[in-house]
Amino acid sequence: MSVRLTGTVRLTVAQALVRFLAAQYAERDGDRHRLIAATWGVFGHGNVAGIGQALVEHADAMPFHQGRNEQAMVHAAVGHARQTGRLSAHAVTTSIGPGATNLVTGAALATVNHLPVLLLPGDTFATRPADPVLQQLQVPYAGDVSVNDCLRPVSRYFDRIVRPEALIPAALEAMRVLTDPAATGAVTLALPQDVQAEAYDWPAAFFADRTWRIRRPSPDEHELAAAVEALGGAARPLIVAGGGVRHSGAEEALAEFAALTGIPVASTQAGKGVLPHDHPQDVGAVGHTGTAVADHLARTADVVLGIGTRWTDFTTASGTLFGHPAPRVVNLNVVAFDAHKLAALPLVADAREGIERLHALLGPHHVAAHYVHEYTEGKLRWEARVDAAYTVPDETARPTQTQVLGVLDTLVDPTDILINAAGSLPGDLHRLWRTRSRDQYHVEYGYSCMGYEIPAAIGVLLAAPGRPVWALVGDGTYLMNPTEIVTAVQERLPLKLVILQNHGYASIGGLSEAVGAERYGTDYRLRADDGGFTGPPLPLDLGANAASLGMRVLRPRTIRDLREALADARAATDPTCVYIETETADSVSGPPPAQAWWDVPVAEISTRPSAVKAREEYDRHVTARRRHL
Ligand SMILES: Cc1ncc(C[n+]2csc(CCOP(=O)(O)OP(=O)(O)O)c2C)c(N)n1
Ligand SMILES: [Mg+2]
Repeated sequence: MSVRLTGTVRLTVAQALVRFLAAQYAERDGDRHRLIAATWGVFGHGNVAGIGQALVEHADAMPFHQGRNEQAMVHAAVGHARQTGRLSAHAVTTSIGPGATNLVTGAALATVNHLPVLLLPGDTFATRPADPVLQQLQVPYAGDVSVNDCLRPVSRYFDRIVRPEALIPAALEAMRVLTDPAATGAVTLALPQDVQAEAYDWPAAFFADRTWRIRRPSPDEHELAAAVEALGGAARPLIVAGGGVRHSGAEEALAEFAALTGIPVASTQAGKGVLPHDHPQDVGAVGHTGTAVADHLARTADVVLGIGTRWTDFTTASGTLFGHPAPRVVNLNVVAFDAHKLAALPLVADAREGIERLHALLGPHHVAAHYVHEYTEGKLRWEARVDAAYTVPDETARPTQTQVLGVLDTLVDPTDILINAAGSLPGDLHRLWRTRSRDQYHVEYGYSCMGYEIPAAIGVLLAAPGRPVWALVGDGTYLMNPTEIVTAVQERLPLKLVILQNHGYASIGGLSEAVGAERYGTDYRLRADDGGFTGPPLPLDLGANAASLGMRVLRPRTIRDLREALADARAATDPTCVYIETETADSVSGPPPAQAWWDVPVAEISTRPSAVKAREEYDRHVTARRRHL
């Protein structure tokens, strides 16, 4: 449809919004994409007559995906946004009430991870002809509260469109925030259901194609000079690379900078993979789930350059990781809030711009040969530990979780993408996985949300058709949110799902034991005569469950079967699930132990010996905690 730039066009608010969204583009470095590439929806009375009608009227301009659950639709949108390097987002439309509040978890995840998603929850009547409408929350102290206010704290921009013409500034603000590299996250436009259906004479120019350029802010010269001085004088510098490197597309700049200066690069969960595992300066994961070599370098570094990291407690080992008496931290981050963390020298800029400027100003500076030798040896030692964890002494045995990763390691190439978010897998993957390409490692650990994996894989598959995309999930995670399997089937997407059955929350069970909570409520067992969950494992067949939702299911029992099943799944063009029961690992067949602490406070008093002992251990660790001032 051609757009007249003068005059007005009479459309409903919902029709105008859909038409506006179909004309938005994002561009960076000459790469231009549809900003809102598609819309996800679950319909109810709060959106079916407004947005629902508008979507069918504009079906040729706005692709539509049908989700099963609102939270999962946001996860799918986030997967898509991450895979497209934040150059493209999806919108998600919901009904009012429960459909809208189901968005909250997904919105928080998007905002925590700085990934753009446009939320369009229906809202109660703006005209309030007959309150309460079905599913409306009423509070006696305020007339303008709806459940959608829950989305305010988890959104980077929130507006409620109570009159048609307010859509114009709100929609423009929404696009601004979605394409702002520092501000982006969940953006919410709450749409009262009566307003959605209201007609208005829109200025035609509102519907013109609009390109939002994603900026690359340059560093401030003073901040740059201070950073160069700190790095130039460092004897044991370390780079900690976070997700911001990836969001900026700074991988090549970082690889060159590291190679030419010899500065080793450790990575957070979101940053893992920005250097391939065989880059000489890549020392792998850092922090609580870090490699021995990276954590040793962090403990002894005199200058730490954080690039695009939020410095979570997993990365800093809850404030215990940096052991140098006065380590200087330089934080290159497009978000000023993050750049100032750890009392750092801030370097507020786009990651790629910042690295290139640092590189130019540091000139031929290179760390000492003995330092290179030290971390190269450390990296080799860690490689040997990964090999040991992947070793299979008996092909006819049931695999441990790390052996499952080892088998997968032999099958993948740089095109494979692995998705995970919670359980014991993120730690194992962070420590062990040999990442072959910049977008292979997709672990969402900003919000670590069980149930992200399957819908996110769908979003990734929509953005990267033809790539082998693996959702790796524990049994607990599977039970949290399996239903988007139906969407993969509906969309004919060759989702590869691996379910690791270990009868409950192995990760939290282990943590529970370490903090004196005795694995209470973490195993999936039948209630026994003693009143506790101490009976046999729950009689679950998650493979049958996945099959009932339309997946082809493979059921390997031994490591040998597993090789065949994973190879079969990898080649498959239909959604395929590999359901495997894993063996409890011992110190040889499991992952290496944590190389750094994580602060989970333990009961200060207790009548139970396990908690008393755990508290003694806790008190010892706490003394190492420091505040960076
Ligand atoms: C939505 C959500 N609820 C709770 C948690 C806390 N949590 C983290 S891991 C975990 C257990 C995961 O179990 P499973 O997927 O079976 O993995 P395993 O620990 O057995 O490896 C829980 C409950 C979470 N991360 N996300
Ligand atoms: Mg489990």
